[in-house]
Amino acid sequence: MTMKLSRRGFLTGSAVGLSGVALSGCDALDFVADRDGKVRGILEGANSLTYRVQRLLMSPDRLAPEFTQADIRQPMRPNGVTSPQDEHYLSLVSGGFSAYRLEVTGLVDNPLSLDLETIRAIPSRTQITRHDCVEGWSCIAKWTGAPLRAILDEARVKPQARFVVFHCLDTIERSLSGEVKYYESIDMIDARHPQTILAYGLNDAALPVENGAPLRVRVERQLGYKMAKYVRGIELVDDLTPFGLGKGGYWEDRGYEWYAGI
Ligand SMILES: Nc1nc2c(c(=O)[nH]1)N[C@H]1C(S)=C(S)[C@@H](COP(=O)(O)O)O[C@H]1N2
Ligand SMILES: [Mo]
Repeated sequence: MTMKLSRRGFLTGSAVGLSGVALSGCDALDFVADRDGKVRGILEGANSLTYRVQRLLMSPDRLAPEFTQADIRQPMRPNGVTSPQDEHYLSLVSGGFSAYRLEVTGLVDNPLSLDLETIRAIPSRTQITRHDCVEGWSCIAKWTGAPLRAILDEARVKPQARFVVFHCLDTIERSLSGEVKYYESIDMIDARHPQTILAYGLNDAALPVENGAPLRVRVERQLGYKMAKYVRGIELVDDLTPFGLGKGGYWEDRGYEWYAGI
């Protein structure tokens, strides 16, 4: 019960007002964790203190700040993978992404396979927002894309779905144990948030390869690493442990917070 003790310690010191609520959640968590040690990892992420405190304090539809055209002072800085060398990706690029399909699978009644024309026909949303990378830089840019909510409605998400997993086309790491593809995940509140879009436009032009063409996530209330680029698939799930190393994202598997609220 180390986790419980350290949480209690933290709460006593810095968030006394919330401790009652948070601790009742903790007790429930310990019960589940005891039943199955394997689920503990993801429960810690999805039930981390930051996550639960932010979800308690924040209205589900609170908007991230939006800016004006005059606030865009530089091109969007590319980061992470900026030029995927995966064979499949390169063939999509050379065909102008005409063979690209976004697959929507998992806990849905109506699985989808959408080409870009179909995605662009969905009533779009444009927003000028600030991207904050965990490395300490920020960039304001204008994003245009399809609201994820519209795609989820079309796919008819089953009630037991708790997370959206984004599968990406790019290999971020090549190691002895094989190639590792980037992936990410968010909860259903962020998935249905009005500013959560699958962007295909950046600063009034087509989304460039370096920023995630043909489709990348914008989830504006979290840090940059949550915003998966080169998205090939969206999977609705109730458990994140089967993916990657089980923590809900490439960077989470390497120690970053699953809930990267800002
Ligand atoms: N598929 C994929 N998505 C990714 C990354 C990546 O390497 N691969 N890097 C992440 C990080 S750390 C950041 S800050 C942003 C960078 O987006 P940008 O290249 O448009 O600045 O993408 C995020 N999404
Ligand atoms: Mo980042």
